[in-house]
Amino acid sequence: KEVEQTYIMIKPDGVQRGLVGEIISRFEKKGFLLKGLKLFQCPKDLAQEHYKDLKERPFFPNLIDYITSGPVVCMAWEGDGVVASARKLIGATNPLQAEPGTIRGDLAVQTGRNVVHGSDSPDNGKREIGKFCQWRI
Ligand code: DAT
Ligand code: MG
Repeated sequence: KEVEQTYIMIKPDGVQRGLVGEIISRFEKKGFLLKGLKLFQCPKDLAQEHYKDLKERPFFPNLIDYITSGPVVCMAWEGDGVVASARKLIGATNPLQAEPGTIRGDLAVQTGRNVVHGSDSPDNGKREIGKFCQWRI
């Protein structure tokens, strides 16, 4: 079985608020392996492709504006069970529902400013790393 990887992205609010170190630290302390990292200005077409499943939702234009509003930190993290474990470390989509101790539970209050993305399946992890971490050969 091949090694599992997930795509973790610190969103523009996380970068602007100075939370990059704090967020990276949580994945490091958990014990996952950082395989790639880059500061990146996400172009609109890539943001639209990344969130294509949500394109019919009313908040989609705001979501695209937000994710392209400033640099993001693109990361590939590796380890057994990393996809599901990272989602647990991140917490619920709505930070007000995210448990204390999770990244969103501790550091955010708005769904539209929830500081971090994590892939929702190993297949999507691979696909998203392919799109956002192309330098990482
Ligand atoms: P997650 O990021 O927890 O995987 P998702 O894939 O359902 O959540 O949605 C992607 C992002 O879209 C989410 O992090 C924030 C935004 N979003 C989702 N639902 C929203 C809503 N009801 N209002 C505003 N933004 C929303
Ligand atoms: Mg998602």
